[in-house]
Amino acid sequence: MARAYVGLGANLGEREGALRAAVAALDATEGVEVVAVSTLRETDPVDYLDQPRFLNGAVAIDTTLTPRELLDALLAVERSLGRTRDGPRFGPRTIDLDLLLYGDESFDEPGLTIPHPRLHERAFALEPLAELDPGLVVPGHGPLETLPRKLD
Ligand code: PH2
Ligand code: MG
Ligand code: MG
Repeated sequence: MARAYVGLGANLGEREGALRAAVAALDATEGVEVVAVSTLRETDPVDYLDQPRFLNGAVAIDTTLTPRELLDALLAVERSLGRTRDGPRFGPRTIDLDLLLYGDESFDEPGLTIPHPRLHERAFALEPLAELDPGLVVPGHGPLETLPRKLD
């Protein structure tokens, strides 16, 4: 059993409804139990600036799935909620589930990088993680408390 953390994001459509539906779908997934859900917060877009504000949060899960199986499960939940991938990279989306951390492990395989490659610089993901567990360590980048985890 591994404790993993998943980032939640949406900036199109009914954002909160999509994030709540994603959490429910995750919890209903075989081998995944949602153990905590952070508060959701409005955030300014990063990387691709000309798009609506996001609603972001994070969930802690206990899982018997491997990282690859968990990634596939996240993509399946995104698809079940109507996520399409036709827009620009980092652009607007109705639902985004990102595998942020999987225990204290690191992986770098095609399509699967853990910790998430931009986690350590993204306050919109670090802040909800800190709310779930302020003692977390991001492998390769150190304790959460040393990273930019405060939104303005
Ligand atoms: N996701 C992105 C790109 N930019 N900005 C915010 N504030 N929140 C996000 O979830 C986000 C973003 C690509 O996944
Ligand atoms: Mg993302
Ligand atoms: Mg994503």
